[in-house]
Amino acid sequence: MKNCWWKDRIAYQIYPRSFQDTQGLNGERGDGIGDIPGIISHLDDLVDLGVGILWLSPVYKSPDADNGYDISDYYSIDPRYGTMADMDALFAQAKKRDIKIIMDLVINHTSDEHPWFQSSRDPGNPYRDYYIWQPPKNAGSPHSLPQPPNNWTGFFGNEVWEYDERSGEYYLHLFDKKQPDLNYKNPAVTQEVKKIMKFWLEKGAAGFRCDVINIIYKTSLEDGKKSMAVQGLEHYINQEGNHRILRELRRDVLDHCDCFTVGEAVMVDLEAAKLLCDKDRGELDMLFYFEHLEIDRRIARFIPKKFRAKKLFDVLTRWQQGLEWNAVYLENHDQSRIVSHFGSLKSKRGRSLELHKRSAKMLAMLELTLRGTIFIYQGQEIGMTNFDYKSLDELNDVESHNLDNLMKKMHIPKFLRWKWIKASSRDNARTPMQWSAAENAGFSKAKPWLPVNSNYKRINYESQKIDPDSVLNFYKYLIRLRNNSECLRSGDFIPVYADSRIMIYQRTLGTEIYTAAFNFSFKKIKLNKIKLNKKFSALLAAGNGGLFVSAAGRKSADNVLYPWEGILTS
Ligand code: ISL
Repeated sequence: MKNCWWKDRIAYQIYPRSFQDTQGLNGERGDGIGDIPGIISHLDDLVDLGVGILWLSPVYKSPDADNGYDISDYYSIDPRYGTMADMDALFAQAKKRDIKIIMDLVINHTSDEHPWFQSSRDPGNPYRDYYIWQPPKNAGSPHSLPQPPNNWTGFFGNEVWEYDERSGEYYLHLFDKKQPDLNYKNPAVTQEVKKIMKFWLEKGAAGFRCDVINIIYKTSLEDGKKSMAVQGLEHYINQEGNHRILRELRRDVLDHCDCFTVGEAVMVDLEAAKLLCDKDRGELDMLFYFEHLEIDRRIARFIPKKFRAKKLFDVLTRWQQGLEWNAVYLENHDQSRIVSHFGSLKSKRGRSLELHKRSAKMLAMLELTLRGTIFIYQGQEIGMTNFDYKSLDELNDVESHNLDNLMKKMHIPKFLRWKWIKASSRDNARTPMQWSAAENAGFSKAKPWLPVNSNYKRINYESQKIDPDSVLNFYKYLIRLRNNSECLRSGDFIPVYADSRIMIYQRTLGTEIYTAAFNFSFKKIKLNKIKLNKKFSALLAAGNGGLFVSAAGRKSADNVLYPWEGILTS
């Protein structure tokens, strides 16, 4: 029976370039980019938070077209993050603190500066077949401009075929053109991936977060059905060849060590997710889905629609009850900050500091009372917010710039493009970690690669560490509560009630019951006004002498839910 230690630990995702720039700490000028020694300098803070697993976004050699998700050498550390000796030190220091580290496995594509790709540009080279090269659709007509092999569109609102004059063919890239897709119809590619995984497992990794792991096998290159989103998806998402490769990696690598995998599965639905992480199928241990973070978004995830608590409740219920085990998250390096997305800051009325803090705590309570392995993203634990930039020029993210160009072609006016991008850009999650009220929020003494959010003097780690009522200390409290409760970690999820503003669920294990209620609105809600039977009302009213936790600091519910309040009773 596999030891599933990863079910009982809190995971914390670090986006290294925005976490801590060490040179800044010792007084020398930094380079404005976070690094591995910076991570080591905060390991005790992570122990203090209650973290047992670290997920590192890529620190491998990369030309940085997509901030490290374009790898040019899987076996090295990019100098901007440090050296392999630094990485070895991080593994050792984390192990001393009983913190396991999982690496980011980006194998759908490499950088176009990877030696494999550079060699593949020569049609006669054995590496040609490591990638997906195709002749133009109109290869037979030399007098017309070459046309792309099919009508697919990419994940960054981009074209997906790049013409290479040298060989007169196109290569496929579902993301940026500097991220050519690998060809998994070539078994040599899977063998290369096994070598990469073994190298990092031998280094001390305890598993992998697997980047876009459900789109790696392209069954066909036929034209896709017309779509406003990612056209051509049906030819490569959740394919049988993909499942076969995952089982092969599990059989030949992962089953031989005490590790786990969490897959990022783009556009996955519950049925497909079951196939990817059902424990009897031997593919992934768990996966990140997106549906709960897209309940208030239309296609292309940028176009907003009204938030309703019931929609979130229904999606969470389906996934909590539909999968044997969930990877639970509200933020990562691609998503906007949850307190700005689902908390009080999501509407113009959300300027109150008290409501910002209360809704950040409510969201902490939501995440930490769900069933599954908890993933907290750097800065989420102090309630960091979306950036306060004024224009697209300040953004770094390739996806944001590509999508602005796409929406420009769709004649969407500039003010609307900026409004939508401002709310959803991945750079919202990538502003430097706010450690203190010192220069650049204590992140670096050099100009940070991305501007620090100007609210860092109000929202920062140091000030919250000493404030018993802070978001940070609320996370620490709830993590301790969860670490001591089998019911909260792996008890059943029981949906109770939801409407457009509030939602209530329970977690049960044997005779233990926790009841959690959340108010996603500016209105005070009288609980006796909603059709709740006596059992729940009593539980919510005063916690019947048991546990009672309120994100508003109240001692009992008195049958009301304050605006943006979460309460937990048992
Ligand atoms: O979040 C997204 C969709 O909701 C996209 O922005 C994201 O690109 C997609 O989820 C895939 O993300 C992963 O692969 C990309 C990389 O840019 C992302 O940072 C990574 O998380 C390509 O490697």
